[in-house]
Amino acid sequence: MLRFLTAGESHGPELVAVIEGAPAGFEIDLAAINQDLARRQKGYGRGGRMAIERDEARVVSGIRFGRTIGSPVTLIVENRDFKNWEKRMSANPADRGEAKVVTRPRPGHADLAGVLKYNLEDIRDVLERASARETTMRVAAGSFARQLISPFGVKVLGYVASIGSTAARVPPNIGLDELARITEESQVRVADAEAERAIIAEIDACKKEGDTLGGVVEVIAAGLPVGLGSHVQWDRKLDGRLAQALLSLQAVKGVEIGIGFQAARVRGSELHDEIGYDASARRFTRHSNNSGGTEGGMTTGEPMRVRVAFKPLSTLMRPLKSVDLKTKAEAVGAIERSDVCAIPAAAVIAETVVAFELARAFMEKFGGDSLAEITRNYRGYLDQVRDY
Ligand code: EPS
Repeated sequence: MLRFLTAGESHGPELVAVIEGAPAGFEIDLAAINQDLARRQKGYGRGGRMAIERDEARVVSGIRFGRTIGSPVTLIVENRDFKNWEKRMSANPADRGEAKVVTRPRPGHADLAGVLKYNLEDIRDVLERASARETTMRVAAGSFARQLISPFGVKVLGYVASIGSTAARVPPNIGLDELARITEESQVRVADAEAERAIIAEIDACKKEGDTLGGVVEVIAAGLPVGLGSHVQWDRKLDGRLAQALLSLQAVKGVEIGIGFQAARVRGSELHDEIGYDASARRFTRHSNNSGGTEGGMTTGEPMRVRVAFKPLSTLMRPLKSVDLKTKAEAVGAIERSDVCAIPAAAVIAETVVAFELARAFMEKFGGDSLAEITRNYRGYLDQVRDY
């Protein structure tokens, strides 16, 4: 099974991802992983930290001469900011006195539940790991996993659908490559110049007021074969797995697949994607794609469309009411350096998280220990579906 764990504190020395279950023989382009890491760092509305970091993955295991060898793949990214935190984030008990203890939990953050649950005195012991800095390694793992499915023609793209009160239009009938090119050039990862201006103005206004902004990102995956995931068991349903992976991202409050919540408001006759058959291509077709590419927990073979809602960041420069943990006196939430809006980065994060889950489902379906074995299984299955 393809799976991964991450480790590392936001201001610790390094961030780590260990990816288990990657088959052998896949060419891995480290530069492409680093490009995704750089994409995650961009976007209008980020704070001072991104000027310090230059995220680059180092391979510690699992790749030899540019190819996977079947062993666990370990990727490491250095936190350049660690040099400013060395004493405060030290593992050495002799440095305990260096800590500036954080005692005012921020509403919306993991701070309060975290200190109570883990019986900690310093909120920093919670916030360091709860920080969205952790998504660096989800992007590294997801970008790696993308390279396990891209040889089979799977493409995954994330972009911004809305930020704050401004929704961005997507040009009708635009191809995925063109949409990728345009959104990549945008400062807020949209394909709508007018919306981009409005969003930048809203971010600026928010910054002035010490406030933060959330938004919705959309992920599209194309080139998927029918039948990834399964209807037979709850924890094998692909849409359920995607929702879990995406809802586990910092600040995510909602996930929709296809037309999502809107599906609950229309009649069945308007919603369901009618089936056709293309005799020359010997494939079943759909007249629409309201399902967003999944039915019964399996891919339909149509493009997958997932939308993810991120709440505004919980570190406010004009903080909300809170209580000091030590004195129990009324206070305001602690101020930490942070971003005003990280939604353009969230689009890259959601994109790579979806890529990882798709690669996991792909490897389960075509399971094998090498590229050659998986390719045989994949081709055999496509023949089977075509000859049905
Ligand atoms: C974050 C707070 C900020 C962000 C950080 C997420 O960190 P810092 O306090 O060091 O400025 O910059 O995001 C990243 C470091 C990143 O790589 O995305 C938080 O509290 O979640």
